[in-house]
Amino acid sequence: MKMTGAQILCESLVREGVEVIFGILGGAILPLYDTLPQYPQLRHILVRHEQCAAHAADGYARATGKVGVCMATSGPGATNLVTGIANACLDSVPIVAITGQVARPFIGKDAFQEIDITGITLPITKHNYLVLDTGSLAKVVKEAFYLAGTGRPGPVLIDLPRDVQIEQAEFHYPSRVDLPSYKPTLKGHPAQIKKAAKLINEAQRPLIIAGRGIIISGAYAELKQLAESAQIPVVTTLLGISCFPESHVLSYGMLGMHGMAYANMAVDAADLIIAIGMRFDDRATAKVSAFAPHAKIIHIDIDPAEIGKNVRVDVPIVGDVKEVLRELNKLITSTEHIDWVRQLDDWRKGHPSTEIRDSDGLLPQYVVRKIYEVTKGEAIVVTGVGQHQMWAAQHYWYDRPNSFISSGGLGTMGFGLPAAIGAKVGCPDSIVWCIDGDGSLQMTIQELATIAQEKLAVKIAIMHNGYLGMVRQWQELFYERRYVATPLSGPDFVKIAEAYSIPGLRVKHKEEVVPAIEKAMAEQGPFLIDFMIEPEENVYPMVPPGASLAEVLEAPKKEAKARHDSAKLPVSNI
Ligand SMILES: Cc1ncc(C[n+]2csc(CCOP(=O)(O)OP(=O)(O)O)c2C)c(N)n1
Ligand SMILES: [Mg+2]
Repeated sequence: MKMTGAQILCESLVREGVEVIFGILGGAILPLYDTLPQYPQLRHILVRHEQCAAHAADGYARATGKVGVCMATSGPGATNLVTGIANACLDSVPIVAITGQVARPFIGKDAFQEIDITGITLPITKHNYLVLDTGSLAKVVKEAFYLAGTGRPGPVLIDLPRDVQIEQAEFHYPSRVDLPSYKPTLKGHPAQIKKAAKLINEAQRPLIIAGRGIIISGAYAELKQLAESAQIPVVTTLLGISCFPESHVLSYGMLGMHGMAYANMAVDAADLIIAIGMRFDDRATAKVSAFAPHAKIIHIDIDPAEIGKNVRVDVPIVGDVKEVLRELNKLITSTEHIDWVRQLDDWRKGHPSTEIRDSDGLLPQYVVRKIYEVTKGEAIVVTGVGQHQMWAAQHYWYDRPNSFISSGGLGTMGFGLPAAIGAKVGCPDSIVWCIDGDGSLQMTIQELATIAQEKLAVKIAIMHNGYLGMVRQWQELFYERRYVATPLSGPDFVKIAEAYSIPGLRVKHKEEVVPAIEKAMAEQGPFLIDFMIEPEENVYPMVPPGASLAEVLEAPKKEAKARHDSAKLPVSNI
C-alpha cells in the first residue's frame, strides 16, 4: 500500500504502541502535523517550549517504562530539544525525538531554519537518523524504537525532511529489526556469576549499591531476594531511589554527596560492594581513589562500557540485571551478617541523617515529610535540580517502586515541571507531586499553560528560598559566603498560577503546611503551593567536593540556628 512519509511515520508510531506525543509544530514538520488527525490513537500534547517536549517524553518514559516520544520542527525547534535529549541520554531514558528538516534539495544550503541536528545530537543520542529515502522510513522507526528501549536505554532522533513527509512510498512495517552490530548482552557469563556468588557467600561486610538499572529492568523482586537471603544491606544511588523499599530493615538510604552519613560509612567499611545497574557517577563515589578502600567490587551492568570506567572492578558481569540476579540468587547461601547489620544500625542511630531539627521556622525537610505523610507515600515525586531535589530525595520515603523521578546525570534545572507532566500523562491514576525550586521552576514555568490546557492534576510544591540555593550553599561553605549571583527574585507564583487558571496558596508558617497539602490533594485538578522556606537552610549530610565518602559533613546543629538568626532576607519581590 502506498502512503505519504507522514502517514508512514504515524502508522509506524501506532504499530509501536505510541499513545502520546509531546511537541510543537512549525513549517518543516507541518505535513506530519497535518496528518495527525487521521490517527486519533496518537494524542498530541502541545507544550510551550521544545525542551519541555523532551523532558515530558522523558518523565513519561521513566514513569511508564515505555518509550517516550517528542516532536519539533527544524532549526530552533530541534535545537531546543537538545537539553532534553542530553538529559535522557545521561540518565538512560528511552525517548524517540522526531524533528522536521528542510526539504532534501535545500539541505546544506543554510536554508531557512536549517540546522544539522543529527550532527549536533550525535554525542547525546544512542543513534540518530537523517531519513533521505521515504521507502526506508518504516524500517528507521522500527529500529529507532528498538534501539531506544533495549539494552541500555537512551534517546534516538529521527530527522525527517519536509519533502520526505509528503512523498509517497510503499508501506511495509518490518516485524523484526536486523542490526548485526547491536546485540545487547542480556545473560551474564555463568563463570562470572559463580565467582560473584563465591565472593558474596564469603563476605563478612557485604553491601549492595543499587542504581536505576534495577528500575529499568524491573528487578525489584530479584534485588529483594538477594538482599534478604544473605542479609545484605542496600544503599541506592540518587536515581536508584525507589528500587528497594526505603522502609525495609535492610535499606540504608542513598549514598553519595548528599547521601546518608551511615550509607557512606557503610561503603567505606564494606569488604564487598555489589554494584547493580549503577555507573559509579562521581556524585555517588565522591573521591574515587578513596572509594570503598576495603572492598572487592562486583559490578553488574548491561553496558560493557561502564565496566572499569571509573573504579577498578574485581568481578564484572555484563548483562540485564534482572536476568543476572535470577541466576546469581540460585547460588547464594542463605546467611546472616548480624554484626555488620548491627554496626550499620548503630551508625544510623548515631548519625540520624533524616532527622529534622526542631524549628519554629518553615523547614523544607518538614514540608517534604508532610507531603510524604499526607500522600501516605503513594505519590510519584518529580523534582527540579538543587537543594529541594536533595530534600525530596532524603525526606520522603520511597516504598513504591519507581516513584522518584529526577534529573541525575545532567542535573537539569527546569526538568521538574515538564517531567511531572509526562509522568501524569503516563500514569493518570497516580498522584504526581512536582517538588521544585524557585529557580528551577522559573526555567520552564510556561508549562503551567500546558497543565491548564490538558487539565493535568499535577500538584506543585515550590521550595521558595529566594536563592539559587544549592549554589548559594557552595558559596556559603566554600567561597566565604560571597553570594555572587545567587539571590533570586521571583514573581508572585500564586498569582502566576492564577493567571493560568491554576489554584494556589502561599504558605509561610509551619502550621499551615498540612492543611495546604490536604487542600491540594482535595482539589480535582492541578494545584500550586508556594512554600516560603528558611532562605539559608542547607542540605546535609554533605561530602565536600574532592573529599571521600568517609569525610561526610553532618548538619552543625547549633550553627544551623545561628545561621538562621543572621540570615539575610531573600531578595524576592513578594
Ligand atoms: C540549567 C541549569 N543551569 C544551572 C545549573 C547550576 N545549578 C545547580 S543547582 C542551582 C540552583 C537551583 O536553584 P533552585 O531551583 O531555586 O533550587 P534550590 O537549590 O534553591 O532548592 C543551579 C543554578 C543547573 N544545574 N542547571
Ligand atoms: Mg531556590
